[in-house]
Amino acid sequence: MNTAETLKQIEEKVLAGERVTLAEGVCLDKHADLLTLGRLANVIRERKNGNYAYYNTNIHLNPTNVCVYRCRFCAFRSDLKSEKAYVFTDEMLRERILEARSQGATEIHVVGGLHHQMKFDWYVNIIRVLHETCPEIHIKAWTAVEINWFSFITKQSTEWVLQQMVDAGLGSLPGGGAEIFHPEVRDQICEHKADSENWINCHRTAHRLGLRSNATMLYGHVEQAEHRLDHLCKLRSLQDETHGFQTFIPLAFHPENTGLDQIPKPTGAMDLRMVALSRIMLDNFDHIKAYWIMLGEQIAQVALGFGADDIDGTVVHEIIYHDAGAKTPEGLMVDQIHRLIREAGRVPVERDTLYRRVHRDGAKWTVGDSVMAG
Ligand code: V47
Ligand code: SF4
Repeated sequence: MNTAETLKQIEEKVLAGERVTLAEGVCLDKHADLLTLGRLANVIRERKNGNYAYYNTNIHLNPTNVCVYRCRFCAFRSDLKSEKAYVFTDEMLRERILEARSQGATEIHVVGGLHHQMKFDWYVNIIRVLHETCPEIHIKAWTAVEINWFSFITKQSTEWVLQQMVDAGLGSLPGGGAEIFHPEVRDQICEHKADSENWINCHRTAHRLGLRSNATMLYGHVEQAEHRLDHLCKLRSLQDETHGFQTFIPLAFHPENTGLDQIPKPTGAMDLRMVALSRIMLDNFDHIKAYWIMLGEQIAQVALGFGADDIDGTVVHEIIYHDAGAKTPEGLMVDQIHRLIREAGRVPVERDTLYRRVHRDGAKWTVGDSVMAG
């Protein structure tokens, strides 16, 4: 079969609701044109989420930028003694979450560096202080890389670490730290931190404990199509097993101020291809997020027709991407998000972290049922 015939066959499978194999995914990644990818992804997107496009009122908190690791793609980390180094105090944590409450946030997203000198109790205390100050705000915190670090410093199991965090107020896990699972790439960009097996086991354990989580993939650096598809298929296998993932977020590499700054930033076409490819491959994920902070408002908006059904939040205080050159504003107001979604031909729905509909009256809110079953 030639490439055109193979592509036709894959297209028929997608339209029939059949699963695409890893090899077929590589073929789509390498050879399918952008509009074909987008059209197929959009069929799946509309089957799963109709015309809805979700957003979330949330706030980010990065409690320290000091990190023992030196991932080559990271512009956020700092050495312990650097002028750039910072560490949040309890007072700063309280201030940040009270600010989140006053802005009507339903979620706080907490991730940061792995500080050389901070003990596990410091990290548990962060969750406790946030939860005790505003118990109604869902805490989505710590990537699998951080959980793995906590296991290492306490010499305790992943399950024990997660349970301590849940007892302090943790609500779910974000999807960071996944990067690219394949060792050919991982060894080049972040060789020392948790490997794919650790990352996957952490999410498996979280799902077993009843926590929901997200997954990500960092693309547009040294990886090839085969590495991306290996990554997506590993996530798909875990989701078959646990059904604990909620959302997949493809993350576009931002090269500025990183150890890989010779690599050009992915183009808009690449961004849209990754959104579409993820939607096609991850047939067992309910949601694909076009993270507007990273993609920019325009590409995130167009992505709503290329497989994405979520654009994340009215995020304020975002640092990780702005240190790496993101030019997007630090926060979008809700009417800007509504306009962006409506002009993409979709219906905006505010959701909480667990995809329940948010009913809102200014900064006050309550949650209802799930908006749509997958
Ligand atoms: O793991 C770091 C990435 C991730 C850069 O779960 C970079 O809802 C691009 O995972 N260029 C953290 N990416 C952010 C993350 C995330 C974001 C939004 C929503 C959710 C969610 C999770 O950011 C890291 C890494 O993959 N990252 N540096 C960079 N220069
Ligand atoms: Fe540290 Fe995370 Fe940056 Fe890696 S990506 S250097 S683990 S802060």
